Amino acid sequence: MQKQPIRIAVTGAAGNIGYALLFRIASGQMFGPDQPVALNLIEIEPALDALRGVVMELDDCAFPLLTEIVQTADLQEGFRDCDWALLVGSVPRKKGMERADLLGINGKIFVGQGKAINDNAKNSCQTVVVGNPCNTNCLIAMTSAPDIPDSQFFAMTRLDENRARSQLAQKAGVPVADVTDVCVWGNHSPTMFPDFFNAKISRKRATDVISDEAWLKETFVPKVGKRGAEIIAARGASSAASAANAVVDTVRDLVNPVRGEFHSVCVPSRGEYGAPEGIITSMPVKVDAVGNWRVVEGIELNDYAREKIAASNAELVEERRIAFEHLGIQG
Ligand code: NAX
Repeated sequence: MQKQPIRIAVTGAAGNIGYALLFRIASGQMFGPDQPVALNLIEIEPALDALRGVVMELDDCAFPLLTEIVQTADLQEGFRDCDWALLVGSVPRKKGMERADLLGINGKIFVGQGKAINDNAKNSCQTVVVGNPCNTNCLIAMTSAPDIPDSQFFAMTRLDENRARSQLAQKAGVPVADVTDVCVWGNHSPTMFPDFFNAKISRKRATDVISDEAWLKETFVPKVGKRGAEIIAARGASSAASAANAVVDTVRDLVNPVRGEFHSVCVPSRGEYGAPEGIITSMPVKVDAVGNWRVVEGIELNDYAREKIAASNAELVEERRIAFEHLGIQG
């Protein structure tokens, strides 16, 4: 018997990441080659024409797994009955805009989307926030959706993890598949910490394979943190295909148990590794059984790593303060 379709809402569906993401979901790369999917595509009114064009292209792919497409600017319709909400759309930071302004503007969007998910999505709906500042946007959406368990809200640092793995592989001269256990800790911002101390290259400690600690600290760490800016400078546009790929990786590895390995995902902190509670921060996450994720325990952090992670988490506490103040949310 054919499986019931999984309904996936995607905001910002006509944007750059949306354009790279939808075709991969519809082709079965996110949920598997025998899993039908329905897409609820959400955009703001001025982008609905562009969205219509994207939908024409989806139609023209004749994807056998794609059972239905909803196109809408109405959040209630957009999140109705969805199993997953991928919140990609947000307003980019413009010239002269302070970070606090961005937190306030985007915060309002994520209040509305969180409420609409709460009122319309399935109670089992899982939400992944990509639109920046994604950790704090996710916190706002989660706070605005009190009926949905907090454990179903995630923000994305998988692109940062993939970037880190690739940089380590190139430096060590090994295939990227040989680089594992790379956790990105903290905020999806240049303060994040890609943990090279615990990373493995061909099952050995990365620091035994790459003995140049100055490179790891002074080149690798900032390069991962600023990779997005490097891509904008080279391409004249921000990362889209690699970001969409990271969304696919994030969801796939939250759905399917991955033997042995953990991956970086931002999840609500319950104080693990000394992270302040009440923020959404990136940690090593592992799925043992479908629908059951946990933060991997027992990873050793030295003083250097602890300091870096604490600084990134402090940034998240400050983002929360600013955003909640703007939005009048009691923290
Ligand atoms: P684009 O500007 O190409 O697309 C954004 C789309 O969102 C537009 O089509 C816009 O109409 C739509 N949108 C705006 N407000 C909306 C709302 N209230 N409801 C529904 N749709 C809305 O940006 P794109 O390159 O696709 O990037 C999207 C977001 O991803 C940005 O916030 C970006 O900063 C963020 N990123 C996050 C990454 C991560 O690792 N977490 C990496 C990539 C990316 O930088």
